[in-house]
Amino acid sequence: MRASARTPPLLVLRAAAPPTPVGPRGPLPLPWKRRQPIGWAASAPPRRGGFPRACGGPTAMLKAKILFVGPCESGKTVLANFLTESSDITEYNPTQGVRILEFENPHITSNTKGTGCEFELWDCGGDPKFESCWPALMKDSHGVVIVFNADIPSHLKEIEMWYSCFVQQQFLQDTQCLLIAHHKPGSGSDKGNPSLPTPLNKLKLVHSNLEDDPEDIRLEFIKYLKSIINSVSESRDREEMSIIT
Ligand SMILES: Nc1nc2c(ncn2[C@@H]2O[C@H](COP(=O)(O)OP(=O)(O)OP(=O)(O)O)[C@@H](O)[C@H]2O)c(=O)[nH]1
Ligand SMILES: [Mg+2]
Repeated sequence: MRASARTPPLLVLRAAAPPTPVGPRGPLPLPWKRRQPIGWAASAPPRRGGFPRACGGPTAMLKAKILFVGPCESGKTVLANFLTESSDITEYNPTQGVRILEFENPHITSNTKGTGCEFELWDCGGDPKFESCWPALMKDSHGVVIVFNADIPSHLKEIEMWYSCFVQQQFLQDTQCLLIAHHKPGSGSDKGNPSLPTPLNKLKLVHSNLEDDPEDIRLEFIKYLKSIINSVSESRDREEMSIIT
């Protein structure tokens, strides 16, 4: 299926559960579990009834939709594939619209009830030609990860636009946003924090370097997902309370 600016093709990447990953320090506590086979969809899959309260009792799965946005070629797809253990690094193939990767992680549960969680990671194309699709991408998202290359000065300016559009204008909290300064091999840049203008300098910033410290970004991402799922869980609790009282 070919790309179209109006209805971007959405690659729903759903692969069989991977083996438990093993890192240099032994088995990793992060056995990502993807749920269904790989396939293509002509449009976004239907949101299945919003939060689980709508489809079951208090132990129903929590679901969260996380967007990966940011400038072209900053490494969103590479990171998304790495973090969900979907595929290895390949040559650059600009994302046309969005790809949706669905996954679970049994080690991420809501704080209070130990409820399981499902995630959708929406890996969005950075090309502004897809701007007309952004409202559809943003809808019902619970978190926004902005990926940029700290070595490219224009990226520092560009991420202001991504933040404004995808976080501020969606009335998301800053805690729902994560900045990832992605370091490609040979970039030679250190992990010093780039000087970001207000309000970007208030956001949580982490570095990713898949060659030198691959597990660092994996752990940071898990922390971020946990914080997102806790806020989803709290929001569901509030909704339930408002119905009861
Ligand atoms: N070896 C290596 N190559 C990387 C890494 N990060 C990015 N690259 C290279 O940079 C290219 C661009 O990265 P992508 O992740 O596709 O960029 P993107 O942000 O998804 O770009 P758009 O889809 O156009 O928005 C990749 O195809 C890789 O060739 C990395 O950590 N290691
Ligand atoms: Mg991409």
